[in-house]
Amino acid sequence: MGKIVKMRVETVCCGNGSGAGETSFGRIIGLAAGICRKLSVPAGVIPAFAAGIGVLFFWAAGCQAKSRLGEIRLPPGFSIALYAEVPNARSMTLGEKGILYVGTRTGEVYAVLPEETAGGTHRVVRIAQGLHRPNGVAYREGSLYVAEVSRILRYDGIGSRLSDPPEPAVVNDGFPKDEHHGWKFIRFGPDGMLYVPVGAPCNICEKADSRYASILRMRPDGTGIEIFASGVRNTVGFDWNPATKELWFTDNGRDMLGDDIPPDELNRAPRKGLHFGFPYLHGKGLPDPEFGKRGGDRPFTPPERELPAHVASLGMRFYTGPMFPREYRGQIFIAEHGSWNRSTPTGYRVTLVRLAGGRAAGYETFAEGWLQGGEAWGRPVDVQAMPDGSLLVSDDKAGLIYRITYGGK
Ligand SMILES: [Ca+2]
Repeated sequence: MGKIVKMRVETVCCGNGSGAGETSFGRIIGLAAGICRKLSVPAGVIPAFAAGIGVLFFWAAGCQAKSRLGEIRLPPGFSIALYAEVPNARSMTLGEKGILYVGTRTGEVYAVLPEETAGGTHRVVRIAQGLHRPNGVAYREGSLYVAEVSRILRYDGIGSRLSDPPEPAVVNDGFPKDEHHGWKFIRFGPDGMLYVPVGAPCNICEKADSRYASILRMRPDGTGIEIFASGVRNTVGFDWNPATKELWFTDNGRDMLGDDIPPDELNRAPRKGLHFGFPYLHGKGLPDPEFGKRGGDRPFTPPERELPAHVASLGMRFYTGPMFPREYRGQIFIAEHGSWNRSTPTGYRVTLVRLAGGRAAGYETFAEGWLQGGEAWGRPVDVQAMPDGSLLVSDDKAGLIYRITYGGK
């Protein structure tokens, strides 16, 4: 049935471009119901039917989004194209031989193959399913590390076993189980340690367990775990400055203080043991109305750059690729997922933070257009440079991965 459903949707929303962008959810349900009636689907198969509807919906959203790529605005010389269709595409990491691994918050992990298909996109292989919000992926020495809410898993030799993935080893299953800010971004640092954040299990709160609102790090085998940074509400993206090896990370500001405060943050952690303010101090100098007086006189490390409130800054990377012009090398791209707690939506774009002397010195929009007339048709989650220097952007709303290239003046 899945195969029939997929073929049908391709006909409806992608076929010859005639119906692109016009397919409504109701129309899809009607079509799926018709297909099931034709096939005399028994009542016992209703769950499968429901799953089929879900697949249909995602395909429809993806098809509609594909037809809207022309709405994305980029600086002169840049262009954007579809790289792959990946439902709920979240964090990305690059393995060997150009294989891209993609986490989700819906339970699956995907591999995107490097070979281009006839249609110009890339084939996607599901390598895991049924996991608990496997948002985080990191690759090291042939193994894929996957972060669930409370466990880190490891898939050995994954690159040669995409169609027959191994059972994962449990690297560490001792993380808090809280759903709130529980999904994780993970990444290996230049020190060989795996960095694993634990978000605040709340909008704003103070917890006795010092692992909350922190960035932890541990050896690849899960031992030697320690707190690297404290006072971090919820980081969903970080990278190391290739020049200085300093950790930089985004942090999402608290909600329910109004449209314009507090700022989101881009932070720099040149060493272990710093406290970045949460829940006492937001941005560079905004005490929390409830917790501000409880911070005492401890020193807080202010953000390198305050970002607009509620943009939801998630994935970030230093750009080191060979494709983009010189003025982009060593600068930071940030995926802004977009606001939910603001009367006028903001974010839903990719921004660029320029550095001068190793410090944040400018902030500008790089790619925008996912937000149109107050409605978003896509939400950037993560950015990942490919070996050729092109920049991939994941989008969990449209279920797509885009590729941004530079073609000259
Ligand atoms: Ca802070």
